[in-house]
Amino acid sequence: MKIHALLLALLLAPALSAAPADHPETGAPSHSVRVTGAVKAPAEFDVAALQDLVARDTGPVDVVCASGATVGSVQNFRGVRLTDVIDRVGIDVQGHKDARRMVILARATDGYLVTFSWNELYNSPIGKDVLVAWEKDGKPLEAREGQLLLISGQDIKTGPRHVRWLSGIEVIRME
Ligand SMILES: Nc1nc2c(c(=O)[nH]1)N[C@H]1C(S)=C(S)[C@@H](COP(=O)(O)O)O[C@H]1N2
Ligand SMILES: [Mo]
Repeated sequence: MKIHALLLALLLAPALSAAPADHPETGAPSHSVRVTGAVKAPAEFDVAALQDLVARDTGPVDVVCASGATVGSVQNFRGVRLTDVIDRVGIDVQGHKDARRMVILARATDGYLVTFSWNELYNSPIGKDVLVAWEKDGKPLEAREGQLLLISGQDIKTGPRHVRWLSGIEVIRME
């Protein structure tokens, strides 16, 4: 009996400890993105509101985990530039040297969080391919990743800043 329990524990241990910590599936679908923080007027955008902005396409993107594993291959994400969304709200810039100290957080419903800097988004080639997307390969996003996600198409490892269930953008002025 004791030995059976031990064997069972040994057999189950890898299954219990492997994927869930890295890839929790505890988020709820997001239906809108709230833009808050150091902005002129916080606002919330649902898919319809985002579709009022200029739509962009990423073209082919491999989703590559930080581990190096390719976990997905997408022909196209369709959405709008994160900078276009932020510009709708307007960063609260206090003078010539202020914008450059801003960082931008992207948050998901499961607590997943990634960072950008103002310079990355507005002063490097990365920014033009950072999209808030509602469509993958011509179809609305499925519940496990949408309705909205963020993708940074120029990243070397695209997995980390492939934010499923995107629900918030926060602009922070670093002190
Ligand atoms: N909301 C959310 N987005 C997330 C994650 C997560 O845990 N929560 N995991 C990331 C990781 S580690 C990777 S590699 C990619 C993988 O994309 P996939 O889950 O669609 O395969 O999503 C990223 N986006
Ligand atoms: Mo990952």
